[in-house]
Amino acid sequence: MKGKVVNIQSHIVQTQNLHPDATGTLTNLLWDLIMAVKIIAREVRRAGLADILGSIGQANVHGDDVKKLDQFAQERLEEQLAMNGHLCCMASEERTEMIPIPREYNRGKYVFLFDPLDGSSNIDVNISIGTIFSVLKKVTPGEDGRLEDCLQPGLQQVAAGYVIYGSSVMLVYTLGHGVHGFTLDPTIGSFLLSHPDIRIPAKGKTYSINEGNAGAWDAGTAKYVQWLKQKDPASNRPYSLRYVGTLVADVHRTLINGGIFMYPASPKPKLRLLYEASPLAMVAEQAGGMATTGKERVLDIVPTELHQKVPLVVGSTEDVARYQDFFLGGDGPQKQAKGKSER
Ligand code: AFP
Repeated sequence: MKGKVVNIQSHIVQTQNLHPDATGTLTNLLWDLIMAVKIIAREVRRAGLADILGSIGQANVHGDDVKKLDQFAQERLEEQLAMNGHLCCMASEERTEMIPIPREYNRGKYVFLFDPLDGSSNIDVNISIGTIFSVLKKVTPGEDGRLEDCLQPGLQQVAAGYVIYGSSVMLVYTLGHGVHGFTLDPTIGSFLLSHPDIRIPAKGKTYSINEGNAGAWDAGTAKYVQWLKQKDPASNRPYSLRYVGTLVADVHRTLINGGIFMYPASPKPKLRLLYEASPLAMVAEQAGGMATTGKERVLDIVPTELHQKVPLVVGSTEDVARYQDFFLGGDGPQKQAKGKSER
């Protein structure tokens, strides 16, 4: 129906209705997340004022002292998600150990993994930052969550997504039925469906990597980036370089416009499997894209520790498959081209 406005709450309910055995717990969990995210978004908007307010000793609207934003985001998500009995445990990029659910709250069947404020070094220069989340089902017996509940491969995720605090605030999520994007309308305080069923283009024309590390790249990555810079209009080369340095922002652009984001194995992996790579890999695959370490599918990796770091190469299927080919030492592009310009 033309002009129909769909908010995120009704979208989640409709998706859950596809599962006749659903109890509504996941829906409620996501609603808690949305509430936390709206509060974080409000604080992000005020970030430029935080120093001013802090310097004159003011408190925020809750009477709390003005806190660093990443700490604020961590606490908001932790508190909001723990209290309604949906979770057995949590883990976060900001906490060394698994986060148990406080004794005063009920336990539930889900595990919540998150990076509360991705790209936090960009806060001070007013560049987009984000929140990344992943939801798994408890797999161990008993009420309390254990480490094994967190250490599940990305393929087991029941929900994943991210929020980007940029020129507008967007929440992008998947429950395994495609990827949907919502933009926060600040006048009514609701996330409204703005990007239904996001499909990543099969091929893009931008690449995203920290070129400052070029001297330390493995041979495959170096060869691939060199190939991207060669002139061949038929295959959109040279590609343009775009690098924000906030994973959520770089992956979001790649999801919408196509192309490739790389944080390769060398000089060393930086991104965390549980809080960054796995959820974004699920989003990418659900949008028709690909996510690899160079040699294996990210969603297949069985985590061995909470803060495990992995290489992440994610984006349009043709671009990522070609990277993988270079990484594995293949000369696929030449073979496929057979002397002709490539698509
Ligand atoms: P910060 O949260 O310290 O800003 O790190 C951001 C990040 O984890 C991820 O969001 C970026 O994609 C990546 O680091 C950028 O890393 P480099 O600065 O090494 O390129």
